Formats: sequence, C-alpha cells, structure tokens
Amino acid sequence: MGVLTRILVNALVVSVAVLAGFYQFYLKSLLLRTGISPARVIQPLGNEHCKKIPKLQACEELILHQPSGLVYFACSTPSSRAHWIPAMEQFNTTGASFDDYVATYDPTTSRITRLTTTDFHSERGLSLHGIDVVASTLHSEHLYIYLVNHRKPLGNVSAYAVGADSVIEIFETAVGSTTMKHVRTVENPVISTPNSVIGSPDGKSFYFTNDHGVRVGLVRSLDMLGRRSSSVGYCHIDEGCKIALSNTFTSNGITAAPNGTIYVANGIGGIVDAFEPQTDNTLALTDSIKTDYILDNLSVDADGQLWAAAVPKMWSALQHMKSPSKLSPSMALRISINTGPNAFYGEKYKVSKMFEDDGKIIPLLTSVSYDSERRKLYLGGIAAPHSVVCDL
Ligand SMILES: *[C@@H]1O[C@H](CO)[C@@H](O)[C@H](O)[C@H]1NC(C)=O
Ligand SMILES: *[C@@H]1O[C@H](CO)[C@@H](O)[C@H](O)[C@H]1NC(C)=O
Ligand SMILES: *[C@@H]1O[C@H](CO)[C@@H](O)[C@H](O)[C@H]1NC(C)=O
Ligand SMILES: CC(=O)N[C@H]1CO[C@H](CO)[C@@H](O)[C@@H]1O
Repeated sequence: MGVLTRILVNALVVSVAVLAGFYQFYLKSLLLRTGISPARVIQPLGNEHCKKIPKLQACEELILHQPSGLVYFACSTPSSRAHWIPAMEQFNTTGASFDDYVATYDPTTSRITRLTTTDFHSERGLSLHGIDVVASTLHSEHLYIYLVNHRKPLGNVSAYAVGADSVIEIFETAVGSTTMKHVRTVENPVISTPNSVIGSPDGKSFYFTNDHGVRVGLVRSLDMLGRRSSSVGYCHIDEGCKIALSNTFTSNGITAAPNGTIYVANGIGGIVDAFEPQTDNTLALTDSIKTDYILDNLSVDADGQLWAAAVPKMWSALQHMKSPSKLSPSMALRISINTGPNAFYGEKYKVSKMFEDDGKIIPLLTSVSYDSERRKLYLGGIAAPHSVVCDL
C-alpha cells in the first residue's frame, strides 16, 4: 500500500469507527427516545376520567396555584401555533396571534376566566409561550405572573431573517381576580430564545431557558445531534440579565421546588438536571435524572414529586405543530424520590408513567401539573384544541 492509500484507509477506518460509535452511543438512544426505532406502541393509561375544557385552546403551559386550586393557563389559538412557534422556527407573522391571553380555571365551578389587562397598551401585543405564577412572600393573595412573550420584530424585517423579538412580561394579580396589571417588560440580549420561565416571589427576578443558541439559521438543526448551545438565563429588573448556565443541551422546561432546587429538562437528551442556585445566581448541578423519553415542560407538586410532559412520538409531534389537526400521542411522567428496595443500589429517583394517550384526549401534551390535594391532573398542549383535567 502506498502512503497515500494507507492514510486514506486509516481515515476511512477511523470514520467508520467514529460513525459506529456515534450510532451506538448517541443515535441509537436518540431513535429510542424519539419513539422511531423500535417504533413505540402507545398504551393508554390514566386517560379514562378526563374532561376536556374546550375554551382553553393551544395552552402551552399551565401553573397550579395550590392553595386555591385555581389553574393559570397561557393560551393562544391552534391556527396561530401553526404559523408562529419561534422555538420550532415557525415564523409566519401573518398567521400569528398577538392577542394571546392568561386564563384561570376553577375546578369547583368549572368556571374559566380570561384575565383582562387594564394597563398593557403595547400595540405589539401578547404571543405567549411559558408562564409562571408566584405568590408574593409578603401577601400570599398577591400573585406575580411571568410570561414569555414572542413579539414580532420591529420595522420592515422578516421574522424568517431575524427571529422573534422575545421578552419576558411581568404582571400582577390577586387570587381569583379577573384582571392583571402590567408591571414591566424585560428586554435584554440575554433573553434571546426564551421558552420556559420561573419567577421570584417579589416580582423582580426570574430564571428562564433559552431553547437554542441563536434565533435563526441552519446551525440550529445541529442541536438535535448533540450540539450544546441552549442556556439558562437570569434577570433582575434592577440589575439586568446574565447567563446562569451556558452550553446546555436542548434546555426546555424549567421549574423550582419549594426548597429552591431548580430542575431543567434536557428535552432531546431525555434528562432532568437538578441545580442549586448560587449566591451569584449561577446554577450548580447536583443531580441528573435519566428517562427514556423526549421531555418537555416540568412542574413540582405539593408532595415534592416532579411531573414532566413527555413526547412518545417525536415525528408525529413535529407534524402536529405544523398542522394542529393531525393528532400526536401524549405522555406524562412522575419522578419521585425512590423509597423502594432498589434505592439501596443507588437508584435515587423513580420515573413512573402516569398518563398515556394516543392524542384523542389531548394531542402533544406540553405541560402537566398535578394537584395532589384534590387529585386532579391538568394537561395543556401547545397546539391542542382544548385543555384537559383528569381525576387521578
Ligand atoms: C402565512 O400565513 C398566512 C395566513 O394564514 C397565509 O396566507 C400564508 O400563506 C402563510 N405564508 C407562508 C409562507 O406559509
Ligand atoms: C419592506 O421590505 C421589502 C423587501 O425587503 C420591500 O419589498 C418593501 O417595499 C418594504 N416595505 C416598506 C413599507 O418599506
Ligand atoms: C429539595 O427538595 C427535593 C424534593 O422536592 C429534594 O430532592 C432535594 O434534595 C431538596 N434539596 C435540598 C437542598 O434540600
Ligand atoms: C414553556 C414551555 O411550555 N416550553 C416547551 C413546552 O413544550 C413545547 C413542545 O415541545 C415546547 O415547544 C415548549 O417550548
């Protein structure tokens, strides 16, 4: 063999080995998580005692207010989602709704209240995604609402070229009120591709996930293949914003436990990471919880158990977001501290499937919250024609 041939053969052997390794360690588990190979079979679970809430459409995220049992939903319209989901590079502002809203659902009366804003006069409107609702430490009836608002870019520029001009809006309200009052629009370059948000009880600061490293461009598709470009940001209205955690892999849902532990879903990786916030507001990793599913948004119930919306079939999920009338299966997972016998062998967490549906009860679940006192499971879907409450 000549020198050149040898180099080529070596290069080929190395590439094949690298590709095989990539297949073995990354693609294979990715195909498994996405439900593509082996093809995942949907086994209905927990979906028998469910009631649809037809008025609450395309509610990407929902937050339970445990003391009152009220649930706060951030909603839009399915047709708007088909055009405008910046996280999915759907950038057609013509079909987008900029009249999205927050609504409450009261399980005792089934009453839905669309909160009106008295003083939010921005002609740029509301196009909602993640939401958090937090009771004030001083007056527990006083609530702060944090919203991810995907505005369309200003001026004569196409959103396809520059992406959404996303901000975090802070409102305040009282438990059971029908209105919300605008506190602040937080705009900052660090808030670039915001997805999910968790706010502080003083209405002044929040953490949020940036689901991609850039707003637009081909490079975003590399995220699916393991590029670590998403991040967690932190903002304080008096001090500005900073990156709290950089170079994360497909960060999506974020939630906090009452003791301050912050959980972030690594969507494509199917992992929930637990963090302790540091005094400088950066995040230190304390734990990683692995699941076999593509993960969405997270919540913690009053018993300290973590709930995650999971995507059993990734391919149909993508189809559903483009054309909301196409159904996509849904799944909810509960992650609890393992107290069973295998805890001894180091399995600290137990991941249990609690809800599974072919999409007819709810297509593409993106947010789940469990009221453990009233034993009610709330389900919202980014492009779903209704929201759902189930007795569990
Ligand atoms: C954008 O949405 C409008 C309104 O639904 C539609 O007429 C138009 O064809 C869409 N454009 C693209 C590029 O999809
Ligand atoms: C906006 O930009 C497009 C393309 O860049 C151009 O054709 C159009 O005339 C512009 N419209 C205005 C109102 O400036
Ligand atoms: C916070 O609570 C969670 C359970 O909700 C627990 O797993 C975690 O260890 C707690 N963290 C601290 C620092 O106590
Ligand atoms: C805040 C929020 O709801 N985030 C994610 C929930 O899941 C959907 C579906 O994948 C994502 O698009 C959202 O970004």
